[in-house]
Amino acid sequence: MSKPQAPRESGRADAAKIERPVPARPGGKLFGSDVIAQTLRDLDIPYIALNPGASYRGLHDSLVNYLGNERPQMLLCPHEENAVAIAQGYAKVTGKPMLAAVHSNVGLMHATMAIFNAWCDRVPVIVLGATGPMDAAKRRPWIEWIHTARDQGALVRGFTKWDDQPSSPAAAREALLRGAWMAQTAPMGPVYINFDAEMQEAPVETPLPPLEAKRYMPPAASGVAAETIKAAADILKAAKRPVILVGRTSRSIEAWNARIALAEGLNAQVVTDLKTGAGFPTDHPLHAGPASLQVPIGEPAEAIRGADVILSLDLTDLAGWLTGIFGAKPPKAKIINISPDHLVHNGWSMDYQALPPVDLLLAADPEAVLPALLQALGIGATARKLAAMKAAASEVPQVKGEITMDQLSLALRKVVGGRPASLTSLSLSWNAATWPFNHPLDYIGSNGGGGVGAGPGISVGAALALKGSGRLPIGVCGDGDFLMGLTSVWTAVHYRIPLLLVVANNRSFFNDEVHQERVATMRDRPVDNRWIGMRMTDPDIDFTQLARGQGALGFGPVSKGEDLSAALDAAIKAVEQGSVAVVDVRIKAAKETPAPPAPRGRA
Ligand SMILES: Cc1ncc(C[n+]2csc(CCOP(=O)(O)OP(=O)(O)O)c2C)c(N)n1
Ligand SMILES: [Mg+2]
Repeated sequence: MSKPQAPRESGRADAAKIERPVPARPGGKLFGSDVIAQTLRDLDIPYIALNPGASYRGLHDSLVNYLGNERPQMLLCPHEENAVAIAQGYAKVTGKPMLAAVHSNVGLMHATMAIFNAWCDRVPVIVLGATGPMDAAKRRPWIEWIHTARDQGALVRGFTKWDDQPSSPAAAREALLRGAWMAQTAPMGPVYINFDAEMQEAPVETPLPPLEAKRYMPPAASGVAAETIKAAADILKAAKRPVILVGRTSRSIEAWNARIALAEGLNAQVVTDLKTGAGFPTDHPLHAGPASLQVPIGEPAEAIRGADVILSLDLTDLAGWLTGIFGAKPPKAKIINISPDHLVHNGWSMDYQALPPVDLLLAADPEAVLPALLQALGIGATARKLAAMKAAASEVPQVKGEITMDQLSLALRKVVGGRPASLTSLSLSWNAATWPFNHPLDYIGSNGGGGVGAGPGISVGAALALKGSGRLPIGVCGDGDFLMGLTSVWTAVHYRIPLLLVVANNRSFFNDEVHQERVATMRDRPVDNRWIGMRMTDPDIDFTQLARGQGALGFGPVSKGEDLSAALDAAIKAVEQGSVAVVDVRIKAAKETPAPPAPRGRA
């Protein structure tokens, strides 16, 4: 049998010591799934998050017994949605895809929401799946029939960049190279590759000739014609009040500095978006004001309203912002959009948003275009004017009694102090004004597709990528979000991935209470009933027990402001020692809410 090639990197952290297989006997036959496993090794992807299933028992065996569970190393996830969310979080930090493997059709069904989140987030993830034998004569009775579907990829085709169901080991190898390449090509996104169980398990008589993976994945440089860059530079040079809208960005510090140089060189106001990761220092004098998940209001909206040139850097919802600020009549300002996003718009998903008015489109990844644009503008890479930064937040007052979301974030920030920290998830009521971003890794952006339950998994994946970086990963999750993604905590504990999770626990799917209140108001019906079918009380869910039950440290529940800082401090110190810590903070709902009546038979 041909021997697997050694992994390129050996010095890995603790996780690599976990789940070591006994060595397999050398020699013996080669199987289809060994070819798949070797290709995964060639792709040099460190981890594969998975939940097992017999449909890919061939591949599972190859990963353990052919590759020795190393590069990729398995990360067992009790739910497929979390497996993909972990891969999304990892890619949000590194810009590189991780693998996720899911069982034939049912595992994929569990994974769908997370794949959708990654799609809307334009984040690369390589999802591997399987199917019972396509040759019906080879199917085991019952189980392989229920787990075989014609065109399984159709389940996720509306929100993946590409999918395939290769029929031979050679085709599987090619599919993996193509999938990995496509996932990482801007606009990035998830791909799905589905391996026939029979193909995985069949012996391979003649080994495939070795292949240099890199040659099949040429970097797809994203560029724009020089005259288009010049046209953009001319418009920007003539601008009196330019504004830059910062959308999707990578975590690259060079790109971050290029955006600062651009804003300073143009003296342009900058508006950022909480849907996407930190793209500009929020305490920079040119930052117009706190970002939000919604259409900007207040100072950022004023900056956009007063602009004569609007430069959008791949904003998620340019048209929505413009309509929200200017109404149905588009602004007179000249609009330049730098975005490659149209390349992945399809007929199934409307996540592409409304069609914006654009006077000049630079159809490419903004980060690839910025150096040339800066050059055309004659702007050098100016150093950040630190002296001009706005003053940092003033003293945080001691919280007494009930805790609000803002008090929670301010207290957390104070306890974090000077430690470099990355916010890997934010609860819906987060107020960006409470926490400045000064580095692209300070915040990695939202879940992308609005799929609740992603916060914990994304945080685990991000924490995996940040491990050993000196950055403290902090996921702030709503109680609803935390519950849905709960079991990713076990994966973090098991694979020794230090992480702080803070549950902003308003004991409700509160976002929707607000909706019910609106409907009741519109219909002149009692708003006092808005909590019904929303509140998680009677019993209160014990998040510390849920955390402890998975081997994490549980702190709280913290209900009084007086206890908050001590709990957060103890949790952070535990994370610094390598633990996973969950702090349950009972917060007041964002708006005063009518209390539910006492349950029958109780006081
Ligand atoms: C998978 C999924 N189910 C339901 C929703 C609808 N939804 C949007 S926000 C929200 C509430 C989430 O609750 P929580 O995480 O506790 O945040 P809170 O609004 O209480 O701050 C719900 C149910 C959704 N977006 N995604
Ligand atoms: Mg809640």
